[in-house]
Amino acid sequence: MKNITIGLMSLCATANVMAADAKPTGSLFTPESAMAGQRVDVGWQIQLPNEGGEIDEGTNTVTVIDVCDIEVIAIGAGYWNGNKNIELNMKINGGSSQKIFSRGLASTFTSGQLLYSGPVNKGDRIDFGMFGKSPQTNGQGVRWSDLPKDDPMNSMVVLQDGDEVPEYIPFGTDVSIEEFLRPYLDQETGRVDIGPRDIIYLGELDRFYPYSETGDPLDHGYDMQDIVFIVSFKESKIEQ
Ligand SMILES: [Ca+2]
Ligand SMILES: [Ca+2]
Repeated sequence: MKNITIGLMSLCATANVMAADAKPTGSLFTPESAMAGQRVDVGWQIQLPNEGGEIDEGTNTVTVIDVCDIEVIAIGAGYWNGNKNIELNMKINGGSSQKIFSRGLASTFTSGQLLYSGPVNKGDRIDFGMFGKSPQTNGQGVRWSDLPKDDPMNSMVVLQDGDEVPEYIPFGTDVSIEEFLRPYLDQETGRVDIGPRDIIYLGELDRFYPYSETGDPLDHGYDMQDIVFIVSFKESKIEQ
């Protein structure tokens, strides 16, 4: 039996949508080609703005949209097979920083661990400072999310519901970003599947490249899962 091609139709298309007020963004996905008469799967991926915090485009600072309680919860730390120290700091409105994970082995930064919870007000700016102590950092500096995105010390990325997961080859026997995030991914699309008021942070603690310029792709040290945590903006318990 012969298969006869009776026509070829190009369907490659991507469309962006942006509404004036809510500013959702998204893409339309179609196969690159399909036989005439063939049924094709077309999918939308629409990303709505985060309802808990607005992420600054020039940095990774998050501004609280409305009075609420925030929770910061550890997901994991793929840092030197767990055998080197990390720490996580937080500051509100550029004030004094507080350690929400005191310097300790990466292996003790375990999934589900509540690192911080507390009320925040509308307009508060939340920043995180990440640190890893290894022969490669030589103990240098905390990497703060309020640094410009092109600063080599801003080696982090924030993920929201619907985002794609960055792919990097992990250093040593550490697991990939995807492994860390598996409970937070859509099983079919592989995209981030979290609440509209949640934000995931991925941090690289050794290499000095901004996320937008990741350096040598064969450099397994740049694996962006040296510290991984999630921030949730909860409905405030305070009567408004
Ligand atoms: Ca790394
Ligand atoms: Ca790593």
